Amino acid sequence: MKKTNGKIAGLKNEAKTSACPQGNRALTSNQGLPIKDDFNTLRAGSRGPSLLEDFLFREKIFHFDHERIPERVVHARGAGAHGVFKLHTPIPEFTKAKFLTEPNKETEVFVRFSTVVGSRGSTDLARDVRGFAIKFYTDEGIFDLVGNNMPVFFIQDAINFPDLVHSLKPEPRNEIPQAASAHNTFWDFASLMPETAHTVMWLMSDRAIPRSYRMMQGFGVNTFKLINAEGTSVFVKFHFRPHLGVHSVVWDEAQKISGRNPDFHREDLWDAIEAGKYPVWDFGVQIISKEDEAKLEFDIMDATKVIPEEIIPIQYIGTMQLNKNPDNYFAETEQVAFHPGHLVPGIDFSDDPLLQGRLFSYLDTQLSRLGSPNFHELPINRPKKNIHNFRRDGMMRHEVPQEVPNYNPHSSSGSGCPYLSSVMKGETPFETDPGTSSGDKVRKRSETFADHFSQARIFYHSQTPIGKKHIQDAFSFELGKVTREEVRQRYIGILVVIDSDLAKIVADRVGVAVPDGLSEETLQVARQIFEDYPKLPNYNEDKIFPSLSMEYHCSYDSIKTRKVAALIEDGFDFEEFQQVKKRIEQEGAILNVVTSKLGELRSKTGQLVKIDYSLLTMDSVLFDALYIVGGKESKSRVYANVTAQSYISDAFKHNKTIGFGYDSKEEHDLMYVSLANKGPGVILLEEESDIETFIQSIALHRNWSRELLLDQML
Ligand code: HDD
Repeated sequence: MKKTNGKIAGLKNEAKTSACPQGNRALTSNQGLPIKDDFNTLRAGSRGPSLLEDFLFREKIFHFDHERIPERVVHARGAGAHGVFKLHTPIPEFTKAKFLTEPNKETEVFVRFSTVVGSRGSTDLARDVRGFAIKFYTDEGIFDLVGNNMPVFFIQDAINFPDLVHSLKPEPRNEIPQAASAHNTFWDFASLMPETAHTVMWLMSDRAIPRSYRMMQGFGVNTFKLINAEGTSVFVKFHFRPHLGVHSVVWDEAQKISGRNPDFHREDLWDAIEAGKYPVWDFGVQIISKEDEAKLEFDIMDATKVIPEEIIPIQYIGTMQLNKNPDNYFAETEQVAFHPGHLVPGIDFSDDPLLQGRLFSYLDTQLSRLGSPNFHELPINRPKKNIHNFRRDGMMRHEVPQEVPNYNPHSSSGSGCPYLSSVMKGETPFETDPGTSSGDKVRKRSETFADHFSQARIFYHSQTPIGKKHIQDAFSFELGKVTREEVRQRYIGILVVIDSDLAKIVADRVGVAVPDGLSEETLQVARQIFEDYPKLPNYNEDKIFPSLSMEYHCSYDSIKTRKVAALIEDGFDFEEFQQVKKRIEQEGAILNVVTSKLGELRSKTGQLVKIDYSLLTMDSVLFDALYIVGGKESKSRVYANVTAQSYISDAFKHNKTIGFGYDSKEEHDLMYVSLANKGPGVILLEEESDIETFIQSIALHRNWSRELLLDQML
């Protein structure tokens, strides 16, 4: 092949033979016209004015001017990936959906993870719920599971959704703050709407600051129905469990990551897939029979309630693996359109009033976002199954229907075609589960929805000590940002009903008193929804369900895909470095050489090592652990560098494992001694076996006991 000698392709004749990824192609206009010059507008003389007749310029700028589409009103910021769902345990006893009944069936999926509140360019690390939306391209059409990484939702009725979202979004006068719930309007709303109490607890927990999209659980949230071939239905909740375990960062770290790398989660997902380290989740169903439903003390139509897996176990029936990054962000991740009403035969929605409202919103929103009722024809949204119907025309129609009749019934050739699936052999039609609804038309909330605090209390009490501490810290931070004192005060009125100790801790930190209970304003609003509030069914149990804590879902047996920074300078111990690097990489983690410059480093015995990053372009918060490479000269240079020092102090503050290379107890190892005295997870790599201790400590994800110990020392 002829070389281009570094010249810009397209400018010189020889460039024509350079390899375009999709075969050599001429640059053209949108109408296919080959373009000779894409660098100069048409003008009257080389120094003269530009000419309006320059249709090539106008077409290029016209297209550019219209590149943006409205971002999603919620969940604007996201990242997506393709993958496959594999069924290992068919469940024909519950559903006739083919992708859940055919043994070993594989179904393509596209998944989009997202934050909720921030706009499209906002940080990945906001304290927020994460969206977890899956498009299953089944043989029977599209099934969308539009869930979150928390199993409960803030409100019970979809009519309150615009109010919830307005309160969470930046405040209307100044559009501040971006991607944050820590401001007056959200806490004003939450303090007046006690039904938000349970989900707010989840939001204040570490679930809201995940380490990675790959380390989150996924929940369908609302209750759905499964219907089998005999027409028998059961209620179901959908669950995803990550193989890498559920892990989070700490809040101080989240805020720093937001500055250092706002694309942290996107990049993490992208890099893992590019490296072939495909994330996998188990997919499970929690089947709720009519008998089980009757035994539950809460209403499964109320999306603010969770069914702990200790009460009804989850049956894991398949796995979902993400194995391909999108080819183009806009065409796929931005244009993908989810809708809880995209169902397949054998799955139906329940009467949950939040879900019922969602059924309107998601279709409607695609019209303002994607601009046409033909959004289903975009490649990412197209079902694998052929579409046959009489829906016609509309903006940006791609299909060119060949049949004459555009109405039904018709008497043209193939009379009646396309046929109703009920008369077609081999087709399973979609059928709505008949249910048994009847009643007067009322705007009324069922009294079975009136217990707002039992599950919030159970959630808090089910946390480990570090989980509880982080919730206390999160409330103190968020309410600490609320400038309206009466709002802070009112929220403590909610906390006091959940747990009086929690209320005391937070009230003290945000400078308000601890009241006896809910404020008059909160009661007034609650009574607009439930006349007799709060004298209504409350199950008030003081139970603990370990599955509600993150710890329960952590995995501590692997350091796969974890990132370790090796802080190092010239004069390092090559042999030790090689040993540590080899072991870390054998375990599937990544060791990056981070130093004060780019290029290469020389060990004390003369070997050269390539540098991955300079200290300036990365940060401690972007790694899972630190390794201070041994070698007297290297270490003293690292310790003398204030940026490297901040790597170490941040890693310590964020409970990360820090391994210190060994060089015969030199005086500068005072750094190691002083940190090791203050808490666990600080390891001196004296012997080969210490490398194993180092790896086991990294696998813990964080040394949470260090944080608790440091707290006691205060
Ligand atoms: Fe929603 C997007 C999840 C309640 C209205 N929602 C959206 C996405 C997720 C969820 C993951 C992003 C999908 C994507 O990646 O494109 N939403 C939920 C869950 C809810 C929920 C788990 C409670 C159980 N949502 C909810 C209600 C309403 C909406 C009650 C309105 C009445 N949601 C929307 C929306 C969005 C959306 C406005 C914005 C973009 C879109 O739909 O396509 O229609």
